[in-house]
Amino acid sequence: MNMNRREWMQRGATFALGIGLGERLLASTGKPPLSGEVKSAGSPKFPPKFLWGAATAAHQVEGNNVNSDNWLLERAPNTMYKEPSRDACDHYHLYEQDINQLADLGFNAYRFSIEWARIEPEKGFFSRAELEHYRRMLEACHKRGLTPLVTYSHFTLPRWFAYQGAWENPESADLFARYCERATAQLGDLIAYAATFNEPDIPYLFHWINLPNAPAGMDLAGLMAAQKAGLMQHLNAPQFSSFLIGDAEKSRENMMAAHTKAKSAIKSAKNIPVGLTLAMEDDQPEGPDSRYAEKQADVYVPWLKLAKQDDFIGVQTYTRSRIASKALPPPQGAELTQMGYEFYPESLEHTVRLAAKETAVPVIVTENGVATEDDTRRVEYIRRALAGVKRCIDDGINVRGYIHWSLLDNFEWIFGYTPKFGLIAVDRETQKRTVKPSASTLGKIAKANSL
Ligand code: GCO
Repeated sequence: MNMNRREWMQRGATFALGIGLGERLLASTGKPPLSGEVKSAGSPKFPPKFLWGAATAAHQVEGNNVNSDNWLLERAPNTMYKEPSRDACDHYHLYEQDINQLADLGFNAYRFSIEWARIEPEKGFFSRAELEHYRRMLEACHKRGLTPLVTYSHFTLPRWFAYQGAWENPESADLFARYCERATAQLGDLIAYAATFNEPDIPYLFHWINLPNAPAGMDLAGLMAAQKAGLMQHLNAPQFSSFLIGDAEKSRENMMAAHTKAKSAIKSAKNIPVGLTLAMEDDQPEGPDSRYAEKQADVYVPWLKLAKQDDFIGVQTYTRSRIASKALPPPQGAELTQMGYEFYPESLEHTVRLAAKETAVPVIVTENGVATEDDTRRVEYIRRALAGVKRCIDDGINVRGYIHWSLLDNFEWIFGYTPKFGLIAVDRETQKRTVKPSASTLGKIAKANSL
């Protein structure tokens, strides 16, 4: 089901935020406009200064993130992780080569995360040396003309923070804001866009994801809770918690406060555009008993409301989800990705429209991609997803960039190294990089600023 614009407007009307402003008001939000807001309808060109990039996250590529909560989770008895992250892509040491490669391919932006577990390995001790490492990464970007978009928290947390209850801890918002302030003081002059959180809506999204082989009645959230109980016992740490396995409700409350406090902390150190990125499935209502509106209210609405105060919203979309009285599996015969998702690149257009409409702030696609061993399918996915982004732009929606997930084949959390999201392949033994045809295709599009 590929919905046309009219259907989209109707769907938007069922969305219970009561904003109803539409994209045409984007220009009059009173926000500091991000540079280069120019419409490009009728031209095959994307807007001037459009950001073309690829993304990574520290834990998924750096390797040996030993001070993080994830290092423990990956090794816990009955862990849900297929394998531990170990050396990952050794991006911690090979970042310069990777950044140069991205620039050589024709891109103009790089999205990566700085690792709190390295920067503040003990509560209250901020490592200048680790911050200098990230400064060198940022300098490497600038040297090659890449605009850096930095995520301050991409799931992983310092161990000490996890032992104190992670986001369930009432102190967590202040602790996060302090880290953001320190990091920005040392790095802010080189950061172009700051995202406090990557996909803070994920724990609620887990309530809506069906796992084909899960024990009866258990959704992903149920499995995560069971994992947490086991880990607390194993570590003999009654407070232990973590982003993906924490109490979703408590964590959300504290993370929302953390976002607001962190934004002020970042801006007090350096006035850069700040936002957050959201995991957004392209939800499509099915049938009279559809719980579509309920899912929207549960997962996205609180964050979209918060993002209305931000400088931009990061949209991260991979597939659609058809919502009847529960989320339906992909249609019979649909092409599936390595994640088991339906291959459905049009999902991005739909979520960009929704995010723009509901927040009225500029949109950056901060993640979009496909897990596949067949790189020709990635090329197809990119072309179709970008055609959708272009339609949004032609309709006057302020989309400022497209950042592909991911630069490298990397550690895909509980799925380990099996799913291949990268534009560049990585040999797991030698760390040798091999550029895939999709990287060259997207690089050429980036250089031409046109499909
Ligand atoms: C997430 C993240 C990335 C993933 C990517 C592919 O959504 O979990 O932001 O870390 O690797 O989305 O699943």
